[in-house]
Amino acid sequence: MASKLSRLDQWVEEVARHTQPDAIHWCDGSEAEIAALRSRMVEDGTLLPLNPATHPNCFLHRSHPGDVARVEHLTFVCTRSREDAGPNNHWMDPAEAHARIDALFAGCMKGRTMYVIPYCMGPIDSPLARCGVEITDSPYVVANMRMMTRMGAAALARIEREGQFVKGLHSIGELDPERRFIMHFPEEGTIKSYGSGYGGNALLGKKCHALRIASWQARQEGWLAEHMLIVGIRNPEGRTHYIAAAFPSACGKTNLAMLIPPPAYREKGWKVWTVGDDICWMQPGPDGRLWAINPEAGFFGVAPGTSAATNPNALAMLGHDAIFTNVALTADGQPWWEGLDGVPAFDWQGRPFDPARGPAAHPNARFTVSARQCPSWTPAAEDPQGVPISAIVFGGRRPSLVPLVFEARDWRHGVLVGAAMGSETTAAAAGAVGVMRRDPMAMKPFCGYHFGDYFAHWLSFDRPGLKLPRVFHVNWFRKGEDGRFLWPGFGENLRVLEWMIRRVEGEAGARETPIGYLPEPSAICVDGLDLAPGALERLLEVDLAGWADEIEATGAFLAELSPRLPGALVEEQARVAAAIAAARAATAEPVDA
Ligand code: OXD
Ligand code: MN
Repeated sequence: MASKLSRLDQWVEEVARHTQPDAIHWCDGSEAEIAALRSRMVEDGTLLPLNPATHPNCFLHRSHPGDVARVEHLTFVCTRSREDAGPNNHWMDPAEAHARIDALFAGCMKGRTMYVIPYCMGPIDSPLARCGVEITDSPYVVANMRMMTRMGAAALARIEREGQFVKGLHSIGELDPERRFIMHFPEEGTIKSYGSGYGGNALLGKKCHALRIASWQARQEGWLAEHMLIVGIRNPEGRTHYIAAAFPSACGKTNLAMLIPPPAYREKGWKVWTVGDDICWMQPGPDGRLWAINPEAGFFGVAPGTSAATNPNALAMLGHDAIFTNVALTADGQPWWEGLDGVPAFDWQGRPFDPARGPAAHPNARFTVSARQCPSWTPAAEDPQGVPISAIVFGGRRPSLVPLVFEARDWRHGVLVGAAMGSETTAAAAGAVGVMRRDPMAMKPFCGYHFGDYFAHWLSFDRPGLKLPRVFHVNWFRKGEDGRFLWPGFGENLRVLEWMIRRVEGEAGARETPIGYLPEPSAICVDGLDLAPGALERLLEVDLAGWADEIEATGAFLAELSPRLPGALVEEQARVAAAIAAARAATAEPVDA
């Protein structure tokens, strides 16, 4: 055991020699530790206490204005063979990557404290969980990691027992975009991140470990690490189904995970439980079903748009013990963002609010909070075995063409549907917003290896003995000619989930179309909904001409993954293309001779 521990000790020593901190602090995760850290951060201005009467134990952090989102162009997957990283990742040779980033780390912690954070992704006693250690010079990172992971003594004990951990080295450096890299070495289980304090770049347990490194490990070990929320839905008959759903960043995963049933559903006995809002690790259980854990212990959610109307559960959990990053402030020191009542006095940079300068809160302003504070949080999230998944849902922001919901005909078709996902870009990553891009399974920024191999890995679950979940695709973001959303979304999305659950239970029929199974409009309950006339029919129509173009575009996109693209996916794309062409031919107007 001593020698296992000393692997960690040795690494910490090596990093300290290279980065030269003034002090080293091993995080135990205790209350006393966080209290001391917080007072230090309040003293030096890293954290601003919010109104203690309305928001006890809540703090605001204002980041460097040039450090507000993930930076995909500076994020690298460094595998020995370039091919293994795939066209979906930026690649650098591992030796070159280490040399470049190590040069930045040299002496970077002089005058700073180096924090050693042992953490566990997943319930501490879960066989599905994995541990890591993040070394950082940012106390803000420590405070966030304490909410987002199981951090401290228990994680260290597991690491000591297993001798296994992902190594993550982080420094905020100078917060200079010219001296910034987020590097992953999946073959070594190592992450090095320099020059950013933003969540996705700096809380290394989240995107770097739980998605990029874990997706690589999952492929070696036969499981799945996915960018998915996990939500439990109990129907009036008392049966709970767990659904895992993948949406690109800032497309409403947190809202769906915390959905409050519409009043008529509540009265009938529907109940929604939150297991996770961002990441899902799944593996086949002894019964052949996929069992899932949320590796995280907290939520790092997008604040703007979160309101009593869109996500009352989120609002309720944000009243105490939370960190807000880049939100605006009211005159009496409450956090504020677009979508909330009241008026901002100061914008996210602390300047008196001036609407001419844009929104008061940064569009990617975030909150960090322990998952246990969510009113819909379920103790099932702590179950070491995880929860069984009944359905997998893919979705994106698609203003046109893609119907409200459809079901894939089988797993192979489901993999194609996930692979073909597209969405408009959002403020979660630096770059243009609102541009349509392919984001297979919402993993474009997060898959730690070649997408062709990733799809092959997904297809490999289609084997005897496994009872795989049904696969669906949804689109809450379809717009009418007037540019307004056709579907109200948020809590009303339960109406669509109800159809899925009835499909899972073998109770709901469906209309077979070339793109998959769709509900008849009468199969979606719209009682109490104020939909525009004909909106539901529009939402459930299949525009064959549009889909012919879409499936061709999917084919062209997939072809870029050749020669690693699995043949089964090529055949599946051809099957759907042929089905669309046949349906078009069958419905074409007869041509007069
Ligand atoms: C996130 C993201 O922060 O996807 O979850 O960007
Ligand atoms: Mn995410």
